[in-house]
Amino acid sequence: MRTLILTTLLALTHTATAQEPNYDEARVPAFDLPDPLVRQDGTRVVDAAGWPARRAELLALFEQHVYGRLPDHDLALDVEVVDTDDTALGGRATRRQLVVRLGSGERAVAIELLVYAPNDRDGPAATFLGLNFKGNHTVHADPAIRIPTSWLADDAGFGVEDHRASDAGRGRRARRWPVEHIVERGYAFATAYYGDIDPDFDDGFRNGVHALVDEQRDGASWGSIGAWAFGLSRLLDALATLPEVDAARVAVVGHSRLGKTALWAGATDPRFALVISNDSGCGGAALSRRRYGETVAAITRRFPHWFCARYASYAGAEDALPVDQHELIAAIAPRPVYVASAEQDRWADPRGEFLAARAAEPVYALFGLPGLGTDALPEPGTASTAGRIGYHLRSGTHDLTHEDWEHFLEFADRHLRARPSDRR
Ligand code: GTR
Repeated sequence: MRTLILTTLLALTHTATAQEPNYDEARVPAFDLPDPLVRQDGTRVVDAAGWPARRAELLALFEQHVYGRLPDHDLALDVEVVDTDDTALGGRATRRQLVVRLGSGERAVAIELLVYAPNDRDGPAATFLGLNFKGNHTVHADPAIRIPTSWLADDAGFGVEDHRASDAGRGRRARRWPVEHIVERGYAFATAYYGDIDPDFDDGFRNGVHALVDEQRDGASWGSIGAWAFGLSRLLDALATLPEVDAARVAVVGHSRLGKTALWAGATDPRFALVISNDSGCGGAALSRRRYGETVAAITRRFPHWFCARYASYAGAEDALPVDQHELIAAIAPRPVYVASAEQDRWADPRGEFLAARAAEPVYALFGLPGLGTDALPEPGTASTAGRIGYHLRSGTHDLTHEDWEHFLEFADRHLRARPSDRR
């Protein structure tokens, strides 16, 4: 008995130590990053013409080992415009609300898409599309925004009780979404509640868009990040039906788990013209091999349903992963990509996010395109936006702020030319 207690105690102590996150640069292990340009057969991609096949190889590896397979795109898609108001935001914008239905019958999934497009534009607008965590009605105080009817995590601060949203949440997340400012800068803004696509809890993949696909699940079946990314592509399909949106100039943007999602959506769907990940961390922009802050072990213990089941087998065995996250960024090339970090968001490993962005540069170089334009982690508050890979380190904690948006807008101005005066 005594031995058993002792063994148990030892095991507990050991687990506690193993779970302690590392925030010490000196304890980051030495590692070799897989070379994004080296194919699985060991040969090297030497020019842009060789990239599409290597990109396909990388995407297949991310499917097999990290996020799971994406389904075929042949689900029924129905887009219904349920609200149009060209006097929104004090007359500056046209608001639309769409119900995007995926699949048919009982299991059909309805995603509410909210869009504000600037009235002052001389053609279809470049658009930011981002999923939100708490419901469309939380992004702005506009009383006309519809409240989600799908499942939400209980949160009294946002008026969510018994997994139902309420009017009390209206505008509560407005500080993360400077809608007026985005519109003033000439962009449209589109958002949907991520839980409309797949509720964020582990239910054995029986609800949300997972339920639409009949499949025998295995170690490489899709998780929730895959589901949200798939949903983003379908939302892009829906946006493409609106005359005020230029579907060829849509930036996909996301924060945290939705930053991971934005990267995966942008990597897999080349129609996204610009990809922005904010504080995406482990399983997003941060290099897994650094094992700094959140690790594969930590994330798959808390959120196993975000990934394919096989991903958990790399807990503590990151060097065995056939890919690392710089290759997710590289899979977006040659399209512009932006990685944002926050200084105190050590859990997301800002340096690991920066190094991943840097390690994607050789792929942009294949196309003769500049990457980050800097080898050193920028000072907090400064941004590197001159190249095709943008990066900034904001002071402060894990969040999505107006300062982040200022940099995103500056980068988008360079690459999407939103302002009518800038348009060629
Ligand atoms: C954390 C998780 C992170 C990040 C974040 C979020 O708890 O460990 O990977 O995704 O949640 O999405 O808010």
